[in-house]
Amino acid sequence: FAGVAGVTAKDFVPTKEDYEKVYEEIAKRLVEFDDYDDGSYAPVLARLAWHASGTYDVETKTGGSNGATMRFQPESDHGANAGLKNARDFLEPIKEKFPWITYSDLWTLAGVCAFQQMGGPAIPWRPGRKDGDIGACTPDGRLPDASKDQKHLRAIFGRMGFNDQEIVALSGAHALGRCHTDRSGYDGPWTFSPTMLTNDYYKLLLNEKWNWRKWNGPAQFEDKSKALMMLPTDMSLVKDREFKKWVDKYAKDQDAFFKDFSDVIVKLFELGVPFKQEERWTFKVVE
Ligand code: ZEM
Repeated sequence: FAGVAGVTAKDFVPTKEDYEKVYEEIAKRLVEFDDYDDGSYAPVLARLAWHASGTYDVETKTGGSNGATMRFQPESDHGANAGLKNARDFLEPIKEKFPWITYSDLWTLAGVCAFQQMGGPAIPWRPGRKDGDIGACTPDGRLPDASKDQKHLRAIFGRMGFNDQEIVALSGAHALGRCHTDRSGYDGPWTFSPTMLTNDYYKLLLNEKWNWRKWNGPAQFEDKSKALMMLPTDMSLVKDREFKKWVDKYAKDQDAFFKDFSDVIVKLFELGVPFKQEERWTFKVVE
């Protein structure tokens, strides 16, 4: 295979070191292309990996990161996936450089890389996803709708196999990135450090006074400074007593958040994947 004498693409068996090179190349590209949004593609890469994985349905065993069906219409055009072409296009040169990696492994590895490079916990990862075809596209409506409440969150994440604690831990990803009026219609970041993973999302949920924003866009909340936002689904995490227990815990204890976040992201990125490899690898943060 390319660069390896006498080995063809077909019998090239990538090792941990090969995947590590992919990780490093993504990390390098994140530093290189820093004139996007708040200075990084990392949040949108994280969202790509989440939306690729979060279509999973435990009952029918359909969806999930295996398949990378968001490459195709109609899934690429689902409203929830608006803007994720930026992330897919960002990764295209990496796929060209390492053609042996599947899109579905690449997108989840990019998610791992994004979280780790934004100061998050180590997220163990293993390869084994295969790319599917257009027929495996999931129906629209499997991802959460931000205008809804706790009942909706439990229904959507329950369908993936997640409990209350896991829903709240996953939601801490909203420390990162922002809403775009030309994508979801919502506007603004959740925290003052949208390219650093912290437990600030939980702290802000509890400590700020959140009011409905008066504007022409979809119903969302703003803080007193009007610089930050929360979605209706975000606010449901403090309105619901069972959810709020976990918000309280993660706001107080960043280490507990990081540990649970790592565990739940591993679970998310592996939903429905028929792995042959048992061992997970942890890749070093690129400084
Ligand atoms: Zn999000 N998310 N999300 N999320 N999300 C947005 C942005 C980002 C919900 C949601 O509707 C939205 C999870 C859970 C949920 C990220 C990660 C994760 C946006 C803004 C919306 C509307 C999109 C835009 O306009 O660009 C809802 C309702 C959720 C239910 C709980 C989980 C779980 C995530 C990862 C583990 C990230 C990183 C972003 C920022 C993307 C960016 O481009 O900056």
